[in-house]
Formats: sequence, structure tokens, C-alpha cells
Amino acid sequence: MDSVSTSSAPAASAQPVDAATMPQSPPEIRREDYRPPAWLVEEVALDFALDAAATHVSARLKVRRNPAGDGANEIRLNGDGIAALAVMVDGQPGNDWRMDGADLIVALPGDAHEVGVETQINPAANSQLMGLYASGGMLCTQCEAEGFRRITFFPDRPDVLSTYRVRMTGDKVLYPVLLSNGNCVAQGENADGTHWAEWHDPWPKPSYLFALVAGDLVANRDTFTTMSGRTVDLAIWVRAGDLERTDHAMRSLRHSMQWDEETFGREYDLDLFNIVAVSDFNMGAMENKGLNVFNTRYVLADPETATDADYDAIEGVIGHEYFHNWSGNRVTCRDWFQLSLKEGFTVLRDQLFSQAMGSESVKRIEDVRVLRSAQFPEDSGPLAHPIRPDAYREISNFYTATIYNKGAEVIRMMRTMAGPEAFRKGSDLYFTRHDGEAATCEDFVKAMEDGTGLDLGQFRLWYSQAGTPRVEARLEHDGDTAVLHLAQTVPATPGQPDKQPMPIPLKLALFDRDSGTHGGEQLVVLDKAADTFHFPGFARLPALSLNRGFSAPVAIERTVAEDELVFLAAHDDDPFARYEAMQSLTVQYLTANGGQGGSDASREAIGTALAAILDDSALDDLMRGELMMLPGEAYLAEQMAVADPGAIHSAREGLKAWLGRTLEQRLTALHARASAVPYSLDAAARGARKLKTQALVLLAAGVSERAAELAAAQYRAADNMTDRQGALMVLAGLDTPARAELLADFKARYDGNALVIDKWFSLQAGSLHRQALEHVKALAQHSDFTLHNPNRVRALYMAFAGNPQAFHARDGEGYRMIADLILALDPINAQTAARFVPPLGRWRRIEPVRSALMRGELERIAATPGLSRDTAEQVGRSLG
Ligand code: B3K
Ligand code: ZN
Repeated sequence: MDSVSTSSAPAASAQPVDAATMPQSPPEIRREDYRPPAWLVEEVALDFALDAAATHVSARLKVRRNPAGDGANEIRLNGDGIAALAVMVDGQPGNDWRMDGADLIVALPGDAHEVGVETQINPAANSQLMGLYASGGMLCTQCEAEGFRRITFFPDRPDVLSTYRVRMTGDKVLYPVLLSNGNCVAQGENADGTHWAEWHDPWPKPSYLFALVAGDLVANRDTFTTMSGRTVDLAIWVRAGDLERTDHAMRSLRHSMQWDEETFGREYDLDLFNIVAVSDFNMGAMENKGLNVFNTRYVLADPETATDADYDAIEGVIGHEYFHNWSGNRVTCRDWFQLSLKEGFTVLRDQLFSQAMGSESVKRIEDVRVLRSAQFPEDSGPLAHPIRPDAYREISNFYTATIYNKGAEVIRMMRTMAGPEAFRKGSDLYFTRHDGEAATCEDFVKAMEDGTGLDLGQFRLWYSQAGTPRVEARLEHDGDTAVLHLAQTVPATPGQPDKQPMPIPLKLALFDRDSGTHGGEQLVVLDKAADTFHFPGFARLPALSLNRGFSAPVAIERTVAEDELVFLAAHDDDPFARYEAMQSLTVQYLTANGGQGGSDASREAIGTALAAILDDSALDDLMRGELMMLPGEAYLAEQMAVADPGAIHSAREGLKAWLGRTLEQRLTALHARASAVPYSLDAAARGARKLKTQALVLLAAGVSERAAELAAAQYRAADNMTDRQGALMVLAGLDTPARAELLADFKARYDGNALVIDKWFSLQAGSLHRQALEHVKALAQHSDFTLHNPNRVRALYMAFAGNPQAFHARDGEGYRMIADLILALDPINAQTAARFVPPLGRWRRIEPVRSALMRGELERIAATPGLSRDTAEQVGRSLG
């Protein structure tokens, strides 16, 4: 594209906005204030003269008055920290423009114009990693949600869809590879040692899906033939040394493309699909049209450096980003309040994909565990919000477990009620009806209603009401009938004191205790505050298996006799329900007496149930490994109005120790059996590896010397990262000479491999060692630690914030460390800093001594001048 000729801008209004001058209470943006854009942008032409310290950007926008707009004779082009070097209207230097805060307002008298703007940005100085930034010598972008405005002035909102033509010029040696969205349409060399490429994306898209990458990269290439017979070129771009670790990602991509055709009828729509791995990235990955940008952690894997969990995560994230091509890109969001429209639906799609690729039930259990440990606490705390929020100050704060994971559960409930075939009709209708549009959650629900035939009138409450519903269940026996009484309450959440009953689909089965069988799974929908359901044909009280498969994201409140739970843990034919029975047994025991623990008889019942699971030869090891995991401390705390993290930790560790001692023979025998299974990626071998580590976890608590020997032997014999990391995780929590020796061995063995060194930081920060807090302090001073790499920051401090014993140290030192981190990180990377506020925000649900300390740290942060909008919002909501 020709560069736009310059006109001199008024100096005073061209000053970039300094984040430090941001007010402590940034303005609230409300869903009800949505108005269609006054102007649409049909075509965008961007010309980048790439340079790490000074990239020049010329933008030309073909704009057209929106008939549905407010008729304004000016266009608002959002900016963030950039200055307009020149503004042109219809090829002439524009005189009629002004700055409004960070935004550029350009007067436009007619109905169609071409607006040109020039900006200059400094990618090397961009530590926020939003917009165009430098990462290890390459240049890359992240625009969702509002990063495009850090590159050029633009109506940076998702309901403005445009086609993009992008030209890049850069140094041939530094940036031999030049990528953008869509297809490469031309390229060439200049006499001055630079080269250029021009890319065109034929699919109209919002600015948040724009991407550019320039760097010295190599590609793993493959092809995929679509259902209509088109050949798509696939490429995964990485640094030269990483190429051999991209095969699993490529396989996952091909599987994703195939699965989306088969399951949702969705075909890919460009001739090219590029993925680029970047080591400095604020989140997991980004679904830019035709050019996904990924955190290296969700691309690179080989048995030596990646665990089985890493392999699964790569498959899931590759699938997730690929599926966004339809649920997000072809049909995008009207505004950011509709974020769950694309994220909730795409999480459901990636969950179903992973369920189909591996163990369906184990994946379901893992997803429920994430929901309960991350989303339930969010839903019951100061940051609770509906899956379609009503207001935000900084949208980056709303990429939450509620929007993503609860959003997925809400759509999963529609699927459960409709059945998979009708659900597919609904999703087909949604994609056809809204293809090429910026849609709303309401559009999705309406398409589901029309496609499935369900009446979702009352169900819409799931979109507007926050809080995890509580369902009280009581089963009685009357004559030959089992009578189930159900009652629901949706708790009050910030801004929502009164709630209405919601439709809650509960799958259930009633087991005859003598035969251990049931007469078929049933679905009841509780849509009133209270209801009663009758099930004739039971001579005596059956055992109730409720919310099978976790059909609704609710908390069931039911006192169940231990013998019934032991029965279900051993006999339920729904693997999730079996897991659930085991969890309930443990939760009941651990939360008894205010978290001090229950009776010896209750503990015996857990031991008996676990022994049966260890002995059950019909169980596969992946599932056995799941059943061996005790509920996490965050989930246990969630069961109490006010929790004492110290008491919960001691009770849980006490139970682990008792189980480790009581089941020592069985656990060591299982460990030996599993150790004989050679490495492979099949389910049996993966199950064996999971079992080994779970056995060590229990043994370490009960018979630590024996566990230390086994763990050290497992570490030394390991030919894969799952075994090595599992063993080292256990050793990191023990006081044994092998601890320091093998941590040092691990560090030396993998020095230079950033993803594995992240593990080394995490293992120590998350360890059960009594000195974990001191270890974290020392690691923060390590020469390999930096606040400039989000993976490294998360490796150390997220692991620490998720380590209850260390984070909740009674003297408040853990809280102080996280608050200090937030303050140090905020000016560097506000988005990542704000992610550390929620752990402190739990203060209202914690016993008084710790509660006051947590609140004190939040107040200290709040009183610090110059906070980012991200952190100011999260701290304000946490204290409010
Ligand atoms: N859509 C992106 C998330 C962007 C987050 C911006 N703060 C990745 C994903 O959910 O697929
Ligand atoms: Zn997503």
C-alpha cells in the first residue's frame, strides 16, 4: 500500500496517554449502553515498516456511514498510548480532527470516505504484550480484546467487521518470515536489505482478530483435505531448535479439523492455516483468523520435556483455537459483554473434542474439578458475575472461569436437555443464521430454541444470574415409591441480592441395593424453588445417584449415609458418579467439625472405599488415578461459610497420611506394577504413570522415607517428563537429601529449556515443604527469574498462590508477597498483575486473623497511586 502523506498534527493533542495518570476508579462500561457504530469500516489497508524500536504504521480505512448508527458527522477511532503523526481524509491532509482522551475523532461530512492515519510504535518497549511487541527477536501481535488500538487508531470494537490487506516491510535477516491473516498474495525484495510481503484476508473480521508475525522461524508443514475436497496447507512456526517438538501439535490440529467437520459440520475456509509459537504471551493462545498465535507451552512437546497433562493441554488448546474459526471468527461477538458467546461455546466444543480423543469420563472429571476449584470460588466471592456481565471497567478482567467454564456448562445443559442430535440442529441454525455477523448470547439461545424445539424462556436466567445454585435433595420411601424432594436457592451475589429459580437438569439413577443395578438413567428438570418427583416400583429405599455426569453446574446439598456413598463409589456405572461418591465421602469427613475432620469410623469408610478402588481389576488406571485424588483445599474451603485454611490443610494432610500408612502395601504394589509398564502415549501407559505419582503422593504423607526412596528411584529411572516431574514433585515436599540433589539435577539437565525451567520453579513454589515460602523468596532472586515473562511469573507466583499452606501462612507473609508482586508487576504487565488479585479477594470467607491480613494487603494496593485500570478494578471490586 502507498504510504499516506503526512500533515502536521496539533502537538498538544497528539500526546500519548500515560497509564500512570489513569484514575483509581476507571469508568464503568455498561451493557445497556450498547449503541451500533455510527460508521462501518469495509476495508482496511495497513502498511508496516517493521523495526523493533520504531515501527511505522500507515492505515487506510474505507468507511461508510452505518444506516443503523446515530448519524454522527464524525468517526471515533480508538487509540491507546499512540499519537497520530498524520491524518488524511479522502487522500487530503485532514484538518478537522481532534483528540478526545486517547481517541482520535475525525470529522466526516459525507456517507463514505477514506480515512488515513499514520502512527509510530515501539514494540521493544511494549512490556504489556498487547498490540505489537517484541519477543526474543521476533515481532508479534496480540489484539484481543483492545490491543489493536495500541497499533493504530480504529473503531476497536468487535461489531465493526472489515477485510484486511496488510503489507509488511522488514529486515531480511532479522525477519525472514512475514505472516499475517489470510493468504500471502505478493512478496518481494528491496535493494536496501529489506523484503516485503502482502497478505489479504477475504473474510471480514473485527480488529481483535488481526495478527502479524515477523521473525526468524521454521515451519512444520502438513496438509489437510477438507470434507469438500479442498487442500489446506498447515504450518506450525517455531524457532529452529524447537521444530522436532511440534508433531503432537500438528497431529492435534489435524484431529481438530476432522472432528469439527464430523461433529459440528464445520469446514475450514482458507487455503492456509498458520500457528506461531511465542514465548512471551499473556495467556494460552489466540485465534486470529488464519494465523493463530500460541504460547510455546501449548505447542511444544516431546516425551522428555512434556508431561501427559501437557500433551492433553496442547490438544485441548489447539482444538479450542481452531474451533474459534467458526465459534468466534465466522460468527463473532457484538460487544464484549457477549464474550461467553464465543468462549463458553468454544470451551464446550474443545471439551467434547478432548472427550472424544481420550477418556470421555476422565476428561469430564477433570473439567468438573477445574470448575469447582476455580469457578465456584469466583461465583461465591466479590468478583462474581453472570456469564453475560452487565458492566465492566477493564474487559481483560472478564476472561474468567465464569465466562469460559460456566459458560460451557450452560451450553452443555442445553445439549443435555435437547440431546446431541437436536443440539446439532440448533448449532447448525446458529452458524447459518449468523454467519458473517457479530451476534449476541440472545441470538445463540434463540437459534438453539428454534433448532431444538426447547422452550428456553426461563433458562435465559442462566445468562443473567450469577452465583452457583444450591440444590437440597432428600430421598424418601413411601409404599413402593421413592420420593425425591428437591429445592433450589441461588445465592445473592454483588449487585444481585434477589434471584429467581432456574431450570436445573439433573440426571439421576436409583439403584436397587441388593442387585446393585438401576432401571435406567432419567432426567428431571427442577425449575421451581422446590419440587417433588415420584419413582414407583421400589420395594425399599434405593440408593440415589444424582447429577450424574455433572449434568448441572450446581452444588448438591444432601446428607448421604456413608454406606450409600461406599456403595456408589464401588458400584455406580456412571464413572463420574463413582468419582463423585468418593469425593463426597471425603468432603463430608474433612469438613466435619469446622474443618477439623470427622470420626474414625468415617475415616475407615474412606479407607475401605479406596482399597476397593485400588483392588478393582475392572477399572482402568486413568480412572483409578482420578478416584485416588482427594478434593482440593479450595473446594473444601468452598463448603464452609468461613474457612480456616490451616485446619483444612492439616485435616487433609492427616487423612492422606493415614491412607498412605493404611494402604502402604497396596500402594507400593501398584507402584511396582505400574513401573513395569514401558513408556507410550496409549491410555494404559498413561494410566500407569498417573497411578505411580498418585501412589507416591499418598505414601509421601504416610510413610515418607519409603516414598522418598521410591520417588528418587522413579526420578532416576525416568525416560519421560511425567515420571520425572511426578517424582520430583513429591520429593520437593519432603525433607530428604535427594530433594536438593535431584532438584539440582533437574535444573542442570534442562537448563536453557524455558518451559521445563518453568516446571522447576513451579514444583518448588507449589510444594508441601514447610519452607516453601522461603524457597519462593529465594527463587524470586534467581538469575533465571524475570517479571517480563508471564510464563515465568505464573510458574513461580501462581503456583505459590495456589499452595494453601504457604500462601495462607498465619503471619500474612504469603499475602504480603503476592501484594508486593502485584505492585511490582502492575507497571510492567497490568493484565498479568491483575490476575493475582483474586486469591487475596477471598478474605471475607477466611477466618478473622488471616482475613484482616488479606484485606490489609488489598487496601495497601488500593492506596498506591498510578494503578492500572486492570488492577484498580479488581482491587476495588474485592474490597467493595
Ligand atoms: N480469545 C483468546 C483470549 C484473549 C484474552 C485477552 N485478554 C484466547 C481464547 O480464549 O481462545
Ligand atoms: Zn477462546
